[in-house]
Amino acid sequence: MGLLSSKNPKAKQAQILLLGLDSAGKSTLLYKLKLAKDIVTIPTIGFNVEMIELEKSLSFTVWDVGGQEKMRPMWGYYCENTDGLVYVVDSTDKQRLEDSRREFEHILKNEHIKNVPVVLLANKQDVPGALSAEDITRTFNVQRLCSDRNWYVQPCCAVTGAGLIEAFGKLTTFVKSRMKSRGDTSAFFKQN
Ligand SMILES: Nc1nc2c(ncn2[C@@H]2O[C@H](COP(=O)(O)OP(=O)(O)O)[C@@H](O)[C@H]2O)c(=O)[nH]1
Ligand SMILES: [Mg+2]
Repeated sequence: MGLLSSKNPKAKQAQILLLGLDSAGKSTLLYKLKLAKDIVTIPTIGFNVEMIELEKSLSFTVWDVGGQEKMRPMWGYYCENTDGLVYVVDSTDKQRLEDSRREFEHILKNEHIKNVPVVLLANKQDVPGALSAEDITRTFNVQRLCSDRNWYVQPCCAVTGAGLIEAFGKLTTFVKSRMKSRGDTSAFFKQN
């Protein structure tokens, strides 16, 4: 636990699950955020854990679970105690879009993920011909699948970092709002 301790002892911890097919851009995205922010990296077999402090009062522990086919059945095991889900889509991979959509739908059915806010990242927007965030919202039927929770779809480019701060800012708002509605009245709400 000490390994992942925050610099700010008063900061609230939120567990964030980062999912998406292999090659969607998850590790690139975390690396980019790491350069922008002060975080600890612990590479581990099968998954990475990163800690991100976008603001003093709340830090995210981000679980980057592999997206290869053999890892996908494991996703469900990471759902317990999750405060937010970030799902990354390769907007240029039209061949595997249906695979990605199916995995997204499947993970949302996990009972531990119920009502957990979702930020969907329409990644690789720098590539000409990439599907737009609107295309992905429609194709993934996000409005229907996420009718029980807060959700947001953000176009982004993990390589340049464009859109990432907006996405995690949105996630921060959602996570705080969920913690508040669950009666979590710890220090950071009083401070802010
Ligand atoms: N053009 C472009 N390539 C990207 C972007 N994000 C990731 N990639 C590339 O996609 C490949 C897979 O990225 P990676 O982060 O390893 O995906 P992961 O399997 O989801 O962790 C790498 O070659 C990245 O450089 C992006 O926004 N634009
Ligand atoms: Mg990776």
